[in-house]
Amino acid sequence: MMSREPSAVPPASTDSCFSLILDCAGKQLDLGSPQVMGILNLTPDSFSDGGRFLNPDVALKHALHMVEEGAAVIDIGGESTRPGAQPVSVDEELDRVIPIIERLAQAIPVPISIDTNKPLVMREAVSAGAGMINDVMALRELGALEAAAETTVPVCLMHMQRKPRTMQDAPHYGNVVDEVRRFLRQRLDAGEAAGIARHNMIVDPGFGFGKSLEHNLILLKELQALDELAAPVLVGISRKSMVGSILGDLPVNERLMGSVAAAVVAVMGGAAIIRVHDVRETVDALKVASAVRSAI
Ligand code: 7PJ
Repeated sequence: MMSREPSAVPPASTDSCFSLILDCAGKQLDLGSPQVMGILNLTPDSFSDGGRFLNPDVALKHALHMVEEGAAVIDIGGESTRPGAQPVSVDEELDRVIPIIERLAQAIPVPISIDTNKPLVMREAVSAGAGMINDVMALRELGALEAAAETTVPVCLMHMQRKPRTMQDAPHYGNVVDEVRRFLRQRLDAGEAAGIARHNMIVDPGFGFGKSLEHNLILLKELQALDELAAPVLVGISRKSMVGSILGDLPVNERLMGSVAAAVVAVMGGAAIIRVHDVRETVDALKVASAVRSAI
């Protein structure tokens, strides 16, 4: 086993790289310490909570609850990206997310992120009050770079191999860490060329998106390799099948402890934002991880 030098642990100064405060359409997201992004799925078919929040009042209540529990940003999605999910039309997606964003933007002090890969949904969501774009396609859809640049809100660029429908069919990499990092660097460059400010871009290795369990584990273990990109790192592992697999195929509703453990590992690897379903538990765990990470 390789001995681990103290310098392998992120020094307190690593945090200060991102003691950056993102301006999310007038609401602030302070990345001086790790933050929790609460998930609000407005879809009938998401893998862990599909259909639960289709009623707008129930959705709003859940979002408010997550803010009370300490979520620093709420991520709203109207299209499931789970493997095999059916694509949703632009109109359907707009119908699902826009009315909720309009109401929620007035009701909560924290920014709303829109989880979409469609340029029109990005534009309409930001007009309705969203302050961040979260794109699992990393702005590769036609017109997405331009739409994101025009909105001027921060953007999360996520790595995915292939498309959701086929991404889990025998994913293959030479070196998964190198390939994911190269892809993210290329998307940061593409974003900058399109006019998105470098300080407004977040990167995400895309756990479970075109990756085997082994690929996911290596990426989590080597998360610090993404530091080179000099962008805040967002990690989404909450309730994903990698957690279920490690725990002997535990069903989705029993993956809380495993998800929290993965969140702590991610933060110790330098993650700035953790995207989760279970906000309160993750907020507590991250306070502990953050205190250890910034100890001097
Ligand atoms: C992710 C996401 C993720 C980012 C989903 C799920 C599947 N966005 N949207 N990162 N996952 N940025 O919630 O399990 O990992 S949808």
